[in-house]
Amino acid sequence: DILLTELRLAILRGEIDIFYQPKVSFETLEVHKVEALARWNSAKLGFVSPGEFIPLAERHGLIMQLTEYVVQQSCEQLVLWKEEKHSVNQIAINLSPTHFQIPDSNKRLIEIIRAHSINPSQIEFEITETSMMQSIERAEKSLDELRSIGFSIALDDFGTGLSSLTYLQRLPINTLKIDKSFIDSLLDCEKDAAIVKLIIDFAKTINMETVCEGVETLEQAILLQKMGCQYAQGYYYQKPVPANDITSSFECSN
Ligand code: G
Ligand code: G
Ligand code: MN
Ligand code: NA
Repeated sequence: DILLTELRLAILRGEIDIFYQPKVSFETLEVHKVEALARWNSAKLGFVSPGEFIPLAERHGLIMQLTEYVVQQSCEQLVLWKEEKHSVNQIAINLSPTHFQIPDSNKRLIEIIRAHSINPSQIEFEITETSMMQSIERAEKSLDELRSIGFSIALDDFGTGLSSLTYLQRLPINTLKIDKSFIDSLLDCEKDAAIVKLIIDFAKTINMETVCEGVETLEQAILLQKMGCQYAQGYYYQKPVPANDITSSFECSN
């Protein structure tokens, strides 16, 4: 399989690019947090979407190498931004749904981060509910370890999985990322708007932050801000871009 061979080489040679997408504070319109997203523009195959190469990496035992690479790159970027006194001081990194099944997976990430002069709170790990279905005990143990060191934990695509309240009760989660599908229908569907409001209010009560994903219009942003959501992530503000292109604050256009 040529795709697999090329992917293996690309990870080894560091040919995967890391793009970053702002999480814009609804309070200040400043950007202090971004999400790291892997991009692969292969010399041989052209642009390959992460929707294709991430699952491939998972199926063929390459995902841990890729995660380690993203963590390494993100740490280096945080150090650079600190030197530049850049506004961004936290990077969110997606963990694979199989992360909790991989032996020593936390240990390998912790070693990379310890080799850099950054604080663990500057890294947020994004996990999905799918990754906890195999074994909530194992996920709980693993996340407790990450939290005890000071990393932040976000629950990604919230609302699309089983969204069991058991997860929220048992797991040390700091941030809920409300899935794009709810934001898409926010203005047309009262039911979805009610669900979003419910998640925001609930999160506030239990001291979790909320990020709305896939904000594409000003109208959505205005409503979400009114509902009390803390952060917006989406094309309305900025698409994932190379580190140097991040916009560090936006103008109020409401
Ligand atoms: O960036 P985009 O929306 O095209 O990403 C598609 C999917 O790939 C998303 O679900 C995203 O979480 C995932 N993805 C992107 N970068 C990474 C990464 O570095 N690690 C993992 N595990 N998933 C990623
Ligand atoms: O699964 P996860 O939430 O990690 O995936 C995030 C993906 O969503 C990124 O790959 C990013 O490219 C994509 N994304 C971010 N904002 C928007 C948006 O406003 N619209 C659309 N269509 N996709 C978005
Ligand atoms: Mn994510
Ligand atoms: Na998501």
